[in-house]
Amino acid sequence: MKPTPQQLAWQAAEFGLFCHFGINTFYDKEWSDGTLSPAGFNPARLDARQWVQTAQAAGARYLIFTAKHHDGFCLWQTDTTDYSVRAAPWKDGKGDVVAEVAQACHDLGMPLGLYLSPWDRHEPCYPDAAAYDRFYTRQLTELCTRYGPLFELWFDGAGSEGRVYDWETIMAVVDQHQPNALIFNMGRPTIRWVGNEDGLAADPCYYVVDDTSVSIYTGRKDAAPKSYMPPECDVPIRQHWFWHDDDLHTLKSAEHLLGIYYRSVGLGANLLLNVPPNRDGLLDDADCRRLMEMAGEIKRRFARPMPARLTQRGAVVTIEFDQPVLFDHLVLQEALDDGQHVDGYVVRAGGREIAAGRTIGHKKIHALPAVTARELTLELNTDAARIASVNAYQTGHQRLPELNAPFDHALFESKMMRM
Ligand code: FUL
Repeated sequence: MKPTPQQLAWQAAEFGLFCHFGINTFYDKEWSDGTLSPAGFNPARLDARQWVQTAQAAGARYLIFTAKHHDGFCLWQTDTTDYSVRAAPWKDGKGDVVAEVAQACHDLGMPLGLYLSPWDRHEPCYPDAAAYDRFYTRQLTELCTRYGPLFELWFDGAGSEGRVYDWETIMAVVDQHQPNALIFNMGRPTIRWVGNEDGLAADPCYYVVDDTSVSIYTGRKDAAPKSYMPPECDVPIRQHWFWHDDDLHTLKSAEHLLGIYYRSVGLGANLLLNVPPNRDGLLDDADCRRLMEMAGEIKRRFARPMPARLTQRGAVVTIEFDQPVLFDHLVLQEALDDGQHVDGYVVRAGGREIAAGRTIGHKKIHALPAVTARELTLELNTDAARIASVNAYQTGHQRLPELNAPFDHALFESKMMRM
């Protein structure tokens, strides 16, 4: 089963920045119930270019913005509801955050994705399935027609357990106006949720899956056929998705963020790391510094591969260096245009096994005890696969980075307005 060119481009992007920003930001909430007044929404210094520039400096290659979260508050000039920026004091009700983010992304060459929560706790017609489907379709149409090309549409399943939406009609909007957009998780997904909010992919990481096993929100009851659907690992940089002034102690360490990178991108999945704009409408200094620490370390470790020649004969790949080299990391990549094939491999140096695994996919990172070798062999379980690259690095680290973030449950609960 083969990926589409859009899926390949998305996998090549590897790393995106997620920005949760909305009415919650101004009321210290994670989930609000649709009753918070728009009067509180007033980001004094909103600068979407700062978000995009930060993302780019950190090596992110797409940005996803929450146009509407579960509270129903719309961050654009929608004609579908008055619960939006139009009712806020910000820019005298004439501001449009989605437009500003889209403009910044366009100007700086950053692919943009939008999150539009199906679950809507404000909209009075939500209990009426047919009426809400029409309402939601109009919202999606606005987003798909007003802000240029979209890279990804994010359909969050939270709150929608048991609810069946009219995905056929909803997906027709995407087909008509944004046929190149990747579709996350619901409807007719082309990329899937990894299954946790810790940023961690499974090993092995398979791209061809049966969607009943990955997304319970498609609304389909029959056993779905298998399809090519690579995973996206979404995770917040602090423990919350929206910005709060009292959770700095939960900011993940650079080591932890690096650990996430190894266990997402390094296992062949995409990483979508959330860094939330604060009440000024800017990414917070502390978060930006941490992001740069992580990015700096990724760059330091992986910027300079040792020059090598790669030859593939059937299921055996030979990697020859110009001279014996010392290294502690190996990064393997499979060419995916013809689909994912590797499901078992061993790397040997001088006959000794130094790394092994199941899937390779877009990228597989191994940290290993330092080895000196002039030649390596990579044996695959199949000769149907093509290896795109094998790179060796000397980083000074021989182990996976540790995951060590604290989680403050009481604090988390204090920010939820559950039903
Ligand atoms: C979850 C939501 O409930 C969170 O608030 C956040 O948006 C996260 C990305 O997805 O399902």
